[in-house]
Amino acid sequence: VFYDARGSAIYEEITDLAVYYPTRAETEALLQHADAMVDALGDGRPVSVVELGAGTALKSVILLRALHARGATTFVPVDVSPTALSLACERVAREVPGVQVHAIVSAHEPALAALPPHDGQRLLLFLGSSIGNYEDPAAIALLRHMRHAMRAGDALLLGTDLRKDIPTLLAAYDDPQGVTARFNLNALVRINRELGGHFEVGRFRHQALWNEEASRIEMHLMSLGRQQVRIDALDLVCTFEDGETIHTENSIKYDTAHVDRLLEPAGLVRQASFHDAGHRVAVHLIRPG
Ligand code: AVJ
Repeated sequence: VFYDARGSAIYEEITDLAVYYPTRAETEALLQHADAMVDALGDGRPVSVVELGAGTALKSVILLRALHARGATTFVPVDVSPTALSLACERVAREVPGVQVHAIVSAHEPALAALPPHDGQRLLLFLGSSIGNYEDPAAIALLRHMRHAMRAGDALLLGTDLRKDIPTLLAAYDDPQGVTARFNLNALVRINRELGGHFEVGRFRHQALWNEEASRIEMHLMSLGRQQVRIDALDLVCTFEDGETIHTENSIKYDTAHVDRLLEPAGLVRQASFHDAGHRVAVHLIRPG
């Protein structure tokens, strides 16, 4: 629901926020450990890097550089945003010339089922803790699709955000500039445009809260006052009580045991985990089980 062209652009803005630590922490982990990751991964065959939700490939180039230094590397960025993908293509051509790029505009699962054939080693990338937007059963289902796109010798690098102190978590999802609020409210803007919705965006307030039991940040949109909203394309009228919320997103924060609980039923095993210096996030090197 979030990642239309405008949503993708606002998400890019979020990743620049000082309080939004996940992007910088993951970049730090990749910069620090790219060579160790490539060492642990490499079997000498040409590598095809398939990145789900590649965006503009800002972090991917760190790994592509380390891989390309050792051998033939191709890059298959997958994203629902064509705008982001064309920026990704330009970036890779500029920063890691020699890497062939084959972009796919698609959601994750259909792309995994229709990847370009490849003889060498396949490396799947799923970074940015995007897995955290999926509740466990859905995360396992997605990991299974990834497993089906892998053969012996292939690998997955999975980025996960980690549990940490609650103020840090809350600040990352409720920034003082209101960028995350705009990102959240864009879900309503999008329903208005694409489904003939009649939401008055100013009558909803962005809210981020920590759900300890589910180990996740939740984003909600809270109704300011009682209101009724028509959505033409659905022939639906929604009634919102004052203070009632629309639960728009989850962002799960993991520990290692939780990651392993997702991998096992998907037929995957964790070989190694890499961290930023502050252990805010992890990047796991994962193999078919
Ligand atoms: C794209 C899933 C990594 O959950 O942190 C950022 C999305 N939502 N701020 C996250 C998001 C609000 C983000 N991921």
